Formats: sequence, C-alpha cells, structure tokens
Amino acid sequence: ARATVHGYPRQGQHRELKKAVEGYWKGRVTADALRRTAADLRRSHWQQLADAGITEVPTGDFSYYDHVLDTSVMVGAVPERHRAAVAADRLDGYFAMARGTQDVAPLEMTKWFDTNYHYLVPELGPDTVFTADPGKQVAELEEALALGHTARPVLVGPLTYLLLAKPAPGVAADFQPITLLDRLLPVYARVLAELRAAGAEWVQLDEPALVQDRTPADLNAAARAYRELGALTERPKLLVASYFGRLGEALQVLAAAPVEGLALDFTAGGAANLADLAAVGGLPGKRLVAGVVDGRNVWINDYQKSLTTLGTLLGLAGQVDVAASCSLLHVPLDASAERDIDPQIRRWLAFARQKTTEIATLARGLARGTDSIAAQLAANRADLASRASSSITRDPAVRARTAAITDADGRRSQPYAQRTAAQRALLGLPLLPTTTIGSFPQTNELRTARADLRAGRIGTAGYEERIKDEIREVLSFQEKAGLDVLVHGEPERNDMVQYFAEQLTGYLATQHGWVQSYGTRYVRPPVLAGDISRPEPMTVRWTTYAQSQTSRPVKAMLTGPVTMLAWSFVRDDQPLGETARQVALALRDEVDDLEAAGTSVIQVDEPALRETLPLRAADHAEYLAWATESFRLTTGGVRPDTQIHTHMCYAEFGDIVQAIDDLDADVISLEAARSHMQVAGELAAHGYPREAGPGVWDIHSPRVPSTEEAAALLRRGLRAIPAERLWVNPDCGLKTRGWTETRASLEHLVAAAHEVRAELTAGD
Ligand code: THG
Ligand code: ZN
Repeated sequence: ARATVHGYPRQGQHRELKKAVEGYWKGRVTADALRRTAADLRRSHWQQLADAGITEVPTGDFSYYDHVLDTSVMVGAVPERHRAAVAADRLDGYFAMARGTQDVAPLEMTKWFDTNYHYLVPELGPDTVFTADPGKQVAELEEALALGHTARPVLVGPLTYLLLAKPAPGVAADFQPITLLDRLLPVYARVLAELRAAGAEWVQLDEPALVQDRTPADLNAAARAYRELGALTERPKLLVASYFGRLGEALQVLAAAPVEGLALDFTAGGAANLADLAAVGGLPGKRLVAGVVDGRNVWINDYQKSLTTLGTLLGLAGQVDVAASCSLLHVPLDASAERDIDPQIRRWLAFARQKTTEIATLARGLARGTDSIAAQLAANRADLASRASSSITRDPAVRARTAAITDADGRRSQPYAQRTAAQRALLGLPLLPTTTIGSFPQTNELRTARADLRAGRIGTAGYEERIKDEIREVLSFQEKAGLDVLVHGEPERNDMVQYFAEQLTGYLATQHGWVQSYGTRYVRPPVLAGDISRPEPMTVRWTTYAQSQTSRPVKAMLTGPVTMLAWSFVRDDQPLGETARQVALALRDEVDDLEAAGTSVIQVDEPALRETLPLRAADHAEYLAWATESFRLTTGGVRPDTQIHTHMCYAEFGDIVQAIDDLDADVISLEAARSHMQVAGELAAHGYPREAGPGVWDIHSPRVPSTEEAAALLRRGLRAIPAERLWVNPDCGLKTRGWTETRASLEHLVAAAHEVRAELTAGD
C-alpha cells in the first residue's frame, strides 16, 4: 500500500510564503526571490512528506494565491480585462486577477465547498476559448522528480472547474459554464499528455463538486468527460479524487469510467462511501486511495477503526492506498510547535505533519500486518483513552446543564409584536435608526498596543488605558456624526472567534496554527476541545465602560454559537448540535450578564450561518435545526424590552430566509449594498416580520458612498420594508477600513437617514 496526500499546507512554519508574496506586492521582494522562497518551501514540504513515510507526494497543489486561479491560468481562461496585465508580466497579471488593480476588478472570491478556504471564481462565457498552459504543473512535477520523489500531479478536474465557474460580466446570468465541457476536454488532454511526457505515472483530477447534489445532466457530463479522457492514448494513469463527503450517484459513474483509480473520503462525512462501494461491486482492478485520516480536523486518527475500514476495502479494490480525506491545506502545519498546549492534550492533536505520520503508519500496518505497528497502535489506544476519560472532555456541570434545557429556554417570553413596543418605549429611537455593525478601524496604534502587551513593554493597566482612550474616541465620533445606537468599537479584540475562545473553558487557542483563508490571509482557528463553559464575564466591563461615557444606547457585541463552531475546529466525538448547545449556554450567561449590567441592545453576530450550510440539501434541515436552536438558546433569556440584534455577511440568503426568521432576533443587519438591496426584497417576499438593516455602504471597498447614493438605497429598501422596521447601517464591521473613509461614509449614512426621514414625516 502506498501512503499519499492530496495536498499540503503552502505557507511554511513561519508563513514564509505570506511574507514573500506580500513583500513582492510592496516592491520589497524581487520576483526571483519570491520564486526561490516558493521553490524552497516546496522542497522542504516534499522532504517532510518523504521523511514521514509518504511514498507518493503531490505536486501542483502549491500556489502563490489559489489553486483554482492556477487552473484558470492552466486552461487559458483569463478574463478580457486582465489580458493586458498578463501579457505585460505573467506574475503581475496573475496577481491582478487575484486582487485587481487601480483600473480593473479582481475575480470574485467565494468559499471552497463548506471549508473556510476561499477560491477565485472562474469567469466564463459562450465566447471563452480555452488554451493549454501547463507550464506550472510541468515545472513543479519536474522539480519533485529531480529531487528523487515519486510524484503525482494534482489538478482541479474539468467537471469541478466548470461547476465552480460563473458567467463572466456581460454574459447572460443563465449561462451554464458546464456547456463548455467539450471545449475544455481537449485542453485537459494536452495538459495530461505534457505531464506524461514529463514523467508522470499518475495524475490526480479533483472532483469534489461530485459530492454535492448533482443533476442527471451533470452526471452525464461526468461520464462523458472521463470516457473521453480515459480513451486518450498519450496519458498518465488517472486518479479521480472526491472529498468532503459521500459521492452518492456519482460513485457508479466514476466506477464505470475508464480511469485507473478513485480517491474516496472514508471519514465521518463520507462514511456512506463504504457501503455504496460494496453496493456497486467495488473497484476490481482499480486503485483506491482511501481517505481514512480526516483532512478537515485536528484530532488524532483512531488506528483500529481505520485499519478495519482499510481491511474491508482490500476486498473491494485492486489496490488500496492510504491518504487523508482531502488536502491537508485545511489544517495547520505542526502540532508539536504548540508549546502552550498541555503536552497531554497535545497528544490528542494531529496537524498536517502528524497526519502524514498517521497515514504512513496505517499504510505500513495494511501492507505488513498490525504486528509491524504494534507500538504505534498501543500508543494510539492510550491517547484515545486519555481523551475519552479526561475531565476536559466531560464536565459534569456542563452536561447537566445541556441535559436540562427545555423549549422555554429558547423562547423569548413575548412575541416580537409585543416586544417591539416595549423596546420602542425604552430606547426612544427615531424613525430609520442609524447604527454600525460593531467594529471600528483596527489602527496600527491598537496593534502596537497588543504587541507591546505581549512583549511586556507595557502592563495590563497601560494596555487597558489605551483601549479606554480608543473607546472614548470612537464614541465621541459617533455622537458627533449623529448615530443613534452606538458601539464601543471592539478595540480590545483581534479576531472575534479567537477573542471569545481564549476566555471560554474547554477551548484551546493555538500560537502557530495558521490555516489559509484566502490568498495571503490566514486564520488561527481555535479548537473546541472539551466541554465549554464561561468562568467569568467576557465583554461586560468594556461595554459598561462605553455606556458610562454616553447617554445614547450602546449596543453590546457577541459572536454567535454557529459562527463560533464554523470558525473553530470542532469536536468529533459528539454531534455538532451538542457542542453548539454548550457554546450557546456559555454565551447566554454573557447575554444575561450584559442585560443585568444595564445593556438594552445586544447583538449576537452569525456571519457564518449561511456559509456553514451542508453541501447536500438532505442535510440542511438537521443543520438549521441545531443552528437556530443554539441562537435562540443564546438570546432567549432576556427581557422583552431588551433588543436582540444579529448580523450576517454575504448576499445569498434566499435559501435560509426561513432560518433567519426562526432566529427570532428583533433586528437583523445584512450585507446588501453590492446587490442593491436585493436581500431586502427577499426578506419582504418571505414576509419577514421584524426589523432589518440592509447595508447601504459596501465596506469591502474603500469607496465612500455619497449621501445621495445611500439615500437612494434607503428609498429602495423602503419599497420592501416599512419605515417603522427599517434600520440604517453599513454592510459589515469596519475593522479593515481606514478612519478617513469611515468618517466620511458614516457622516453620509447619517445624512441620508435624515433626508429620507424628512421625506417620510413631510407626508404625515
Ligand atoms: N475570523 C475567523 N474566521 C474567518 C473570518 C474571521 N473565516 C472567514 C472570514 N472571516 C475570512 N476572512 C479573513 C479576513 C482577514 C484575515 C483572515 C481571514 C486576515 N488575517 C491576518 C493575516 O493573515 O495577515 C491575520 C489575522 C490575525 O493576526 O489574527 O487578515 O474574521 N476566525
Ligand atoms: Zn458582516
């Protein structure tokens, strides 16, 4: 049995890649130096894999920015507006597609399936002409071969590439990129031939799009694509890889295709693949790359369980190899670097490096029998037992609390219609009240203050003085600008999920656990390791300080339970809903304490509610049930006159409007400026009965909207939402914006609200 992976983290232990690429953008690093850093990283990663016992390494999974963008380059799908930049300089043209320039917009970015990785969306149209540009793939293969590795190029497959694409600007919105398949296949044929000529025995084609719900037409396209590619004479052996879940109907299609191998996900998400594989009669004579090590999470593998699966698979395929379920891109690099995590707990964790060792160990056990890995099996059993029996994993007080949850805990004591009257009386807000989403610009001074605190250059008292100064400044600006519901600006928070995770018992934060989010941007997802509780209030002090400085209402800001889970590594030993309930109760304590301290407006953000929706529609209901339940559990205990806000990012709300309604929040703010208030219409069409603030300032762009522009959006919002229920706010938090555009934009936003208010009352 071979040991392999589909991909490896790109950035390096110290995020060398981020520094080199960003340095190149700033003109501080030459193109040659950037290429050298990239080649050094690839060499070092292949060596890490080989040293761990991985016998076939992936190539082409590396990227300066994103592998879907690399695929667009490989097939010549460069949008018209980026052609000049690419012609002038390939590397700069590549980054122009990724980030845009002064003159042209970048490709759109969106989430890679249900992970937290974001890719650049291919833009295609009926006039798209594909041309093969296999240079990157060939060069990286040659690099690995020259270093003596057995190497397998990994490409985004043609189906997935087209299914992830969108109509280019100016192309009819109902254009279906999949109709370009016949034009794309010859280009893949050319790339495959070149890779064969360069020495590839195998090439992997990634088709994760096939684990989503697919139409019969899509499945036919898949059958046709692999019949054609399989019929080529000048080609390497083909390994078609699926991951992120169960292949379902597509399994039969791929099993019958003239390709030499399949990779399947056999972790929890893909567990049904095992039975499905038996049902289609296995893969006789074919190679099966068995993803038994979870590539999406950070827990050690259960060797005994994996060996049982692998043993069953031996009877179902010609050859069985061992792999992670998907690319290791989605986990941090090395758990052994986490010196602050208790060594006992660290033994429960496997990041990318540890996973490669697990894969190699399982491959050895499969090939030579379990006796050959007896010591590893014993150690693995002990580590799993230590996790299962740890007091961190099971806190009786937390368990008792979740067991005692009743329906009433998740229900406000009065319906919205009654609550809103009480809230109106308490808050005394004008028509079209103005507010912001919570964060204000994170200035260099704030980052310096945090760095100074960490380095011991200032003490806690000095740090807190700087935070208080900032809060006063943010409040005074909001009062002058004329905002109605103020915020403290969150200067004390770095990443909000990390901020709360650090204060909750049962959560682990990492020091070096970076995972690529998009391009050169990374996050350090904390680990939901054990039962969750909140030892002390987390935000009450800053919120009450802010309230003590102003007579206008200050809105408290929390991150909701669904988003806490979505942006963390979750437990794999209990249902997600159980973890969500624990987090919800901890947050409920915070909400209740905020209310007791005199806060009348509390926002519980759920930016990830939509993006965590499962890949298959059959799984939506179960997810939405625990997601909405946990939100209501967080907010259900407050008085009727306490106003609960929530906030969501991204524009595609169509399929979760009912769930948004089920949250029973009093006010929701949504991203809407870029889609010209389309979401307001979607909410109205659903009959959304509560208050809403569709954003009138697209904060993802540094552009300052004029008063007129914001007023026009408001008037458009009024067509969908009655004035008594319409709020005025930006699309999202202002953390990444500068103060200059923040000041101007918020002043325009308030002016627009005044203008439209005047129009409304003039008619009375
Ligand atoms: N927090 C967490 N996860 C997230 C987001 C978040 N996932 C989805 C979305 N937001 C991703 N967006 C970003 C935006 C900016 C950055 C990362 C992800 C970013 N990162 C810094 C960098 O790479 O330089 C590092 C930030 C840090 O020091 O913590 O700018 O908001 N959890
Ligand atoms: Zn947002």
